[in-house]
Amino acid sequence: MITTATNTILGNRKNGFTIPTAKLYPFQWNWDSAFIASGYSYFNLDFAIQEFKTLMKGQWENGMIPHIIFHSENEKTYFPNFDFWKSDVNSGSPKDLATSGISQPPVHGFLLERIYLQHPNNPKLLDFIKWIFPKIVNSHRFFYKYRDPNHEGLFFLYHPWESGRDNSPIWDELLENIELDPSQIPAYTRLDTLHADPSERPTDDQYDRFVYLLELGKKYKYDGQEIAKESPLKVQDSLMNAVLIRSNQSLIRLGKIIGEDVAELEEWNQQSVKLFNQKLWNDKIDCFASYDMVNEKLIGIREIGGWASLCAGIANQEQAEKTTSYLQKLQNNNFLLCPSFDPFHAKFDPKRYWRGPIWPHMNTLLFDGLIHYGFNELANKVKEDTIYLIENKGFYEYFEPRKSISEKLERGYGGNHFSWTASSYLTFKNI
Ligand code: 9WN
Repeated sequence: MITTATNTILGNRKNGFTIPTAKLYPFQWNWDSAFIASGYSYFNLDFAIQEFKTLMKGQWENGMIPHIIFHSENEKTYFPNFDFWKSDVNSGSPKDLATSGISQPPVHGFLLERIYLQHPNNPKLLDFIKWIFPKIVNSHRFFYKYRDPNHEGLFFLYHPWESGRDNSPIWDELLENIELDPSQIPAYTRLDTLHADPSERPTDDQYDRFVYLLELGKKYKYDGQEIAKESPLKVQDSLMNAVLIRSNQSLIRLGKIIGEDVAELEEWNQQSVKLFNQKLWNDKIDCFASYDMVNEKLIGIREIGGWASLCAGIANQEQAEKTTSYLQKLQNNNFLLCPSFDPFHAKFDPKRYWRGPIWPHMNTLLFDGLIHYGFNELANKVKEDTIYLIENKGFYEYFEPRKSISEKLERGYGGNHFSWTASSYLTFKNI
C-alpha cells in the first residue's frame, strides 16, 4: 500500500509540481502542494523541495500565494480556468504565469516544519528553508495587510474556495443572501461534474454564487481592501486563522534555527492568538467557529474547521475537552472519524463534498491537535479510520462517514488517485 501511495503521488507529478488528480484538478493547487510536499518528504526530499519552489513561482508581489497556479494553458478540463480568472488585472501578479486571484489556508510554514523535523540535519533542506522563509513570511504579511481591515490579527476571506472547504454549510446563509443579478454573472459551463458524480459535488446554484464572488474579486483587481467594502461575504474563518497561527509558530522556531529575525512574526502571532481565543470560541456549541463580519456574529455550526483548529494549540484544556467530547459522541454513534460536518445537524449530507464526508488531510491536522492536548486514544482512532478507509476504498478525495454504510461501499467519493490522500496515508504510516 505504501508503494501504491508513492506511485499515486508520482503519477500526478508533472514538470516540477504535482496536480491533485488528473482531469478534475489538472493544475497546481496551493494547500494541496504543501501537503503533497510533506508526503514526498517520506521518500524523496528533492521532490518535496521542488514542489514548494514551483508553487512559489506563482506568488504575487503583495505576498499572496494564489490558490491555483496554471502552469499550462493547454489543460481544458477545469472551470474556472486561467482565462476566466484573468490574474493579470492585478499588476503584481506574475508576468509569465497565470494564476487564480484568491488564496488558500496558509499551511506552508506548518508543513515545512513537519518536513524539517524529519530531516533536521540536512544541509540542502536548511539552505532551502533559508530561501523560502522570507517568501512564506511575506504570504502571512499579505493576510495581515490586505485582509485585516480593523487590524485585529484575524484575517477575512471573501470566497469560500479560499477556505478549502468550498460548500460547507457555514457559507450557506451568506451565499443565499447574495441577490444574484444574472447580468453580473458571465456565461460559463461547469466541468467538474463531468469528472465526478454530481451528487458528490456542490450544486449549480452554489456555483453561480462562487462565480459571482470571483467576478467581484476581478472587478477590484483582487485587492482585498477594496473587496472588503463591497463583499456580501466576509468571514474570519476558524481553520484559516488557526493554521496561520500554527504556521507563525513554526516559522518562529525555524527562523531561530536559521538565524532570521522573528520579531514581526512574534508580534503578529501574539495579537492573533489573543483575538482568536476571545472572538472565535463559541460557547453555544462548545467549539471554535468562524465569524461572519457582515452580520457581526459567530456562525453557530460545528464542522471540521473548528475541530481541526485544535492544531494551533490555542485552546485551553477545558475548551479542548469540550471539543473532543463531541468527537467522542460521534464515534459512540457509529461515525468514522472525522466527518467534515456535524452529523446531528439538519444540513449534514454524508456524500456531498464538505457537507459531511471525511477528508484525509483534515484528519492529519485534527490528529496533530488531539495529540497536542493528550487525547491520544481519540487521535489514534482518527488515524486508524483514515488508514482503514484508504486501504479498503482506495485513494479517493473524500469518504463516507457512516460506518454502517461505509462497510457496504467499495470506493470513496469525488476524485480518485488523489495526491493529498496518498500523502496523508504516508503521514499516518510514519507518525
Ligand atoms: C476549488 C484541489 C481543491 C482543494 C479544495 C477542494 C477543491 C476546488 C474545486 O479541490 O476545491 O479550489 O474546484 O472544487 O475543496 O480544498 O484544494 O484538491
